[in-house]
Amino acid sequence: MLNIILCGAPGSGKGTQSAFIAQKYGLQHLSTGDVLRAEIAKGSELGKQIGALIANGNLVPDEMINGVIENYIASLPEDCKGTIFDGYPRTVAQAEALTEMLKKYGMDGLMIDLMVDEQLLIQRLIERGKVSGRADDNLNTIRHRIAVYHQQTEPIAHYYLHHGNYCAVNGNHSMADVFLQIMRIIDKSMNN
Ligand code: B4P
Repeated sequence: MLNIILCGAPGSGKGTQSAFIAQKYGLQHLSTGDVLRAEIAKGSELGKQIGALIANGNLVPDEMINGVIENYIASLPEDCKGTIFDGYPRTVAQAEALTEMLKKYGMDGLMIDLMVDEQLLIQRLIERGKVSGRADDNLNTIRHRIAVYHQQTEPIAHYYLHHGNYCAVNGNHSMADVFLQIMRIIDKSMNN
């Protein structure tokens, strides 16, 4: 089974590239951002709490998101070719939890880290904000999200480097060029 763990700063292209990967390799696409936004859209009490955290550019608590992933993995069909974890993990605690959850089912994952310059991240998210209607796509919140990324998410690169399943991709290029780099990594890992 091929599991891809797609990481990177806000606006690095995780959602964009996940859609390409899912289509090319027939994988399931699990975006934790989408799962959380779906909960917000329900208008539930939990959704209101999540909505406030996301609108302020903060991460939701690890326990909440780990529970979502645990249920997802437990319900995977037998013929599943694998999953792209888009935007998960976002903390070292989440990375540790994912390793354990995958191990329980005899699986592992390849981490692909999308590296994008900060000015470009801001530019892309401001552009997206013009049409996305997302509460977190405005300059102040974007700056805070990038700071949260440096503080809480960036350290997971060392975690995966240490575990020997880390690959970095230059995400500053066009969508097609970034996808080419990702395909090379995935194809190589499948041939090993
Ligand atoms: P996400 O929904 O994961 O969103 P994101 O980081 O903003 O965007 P992504 O990197 O997917 O960018 P995209 O491809 O759309 O998270 C939202 C929030 O949910 C988080 O801030 C957090 O609060 C919460 N959350 C989610 N997961 C969590 C977790 N595990 N734990 C705790 N909290 C969690 O690209 C952005 C724009 O750039 C698009 O408009 C796209 O068209 C453009 N673009 C992409 N690639 C490009 C390229 N190569 N060239 C030019 N433009 C490009």
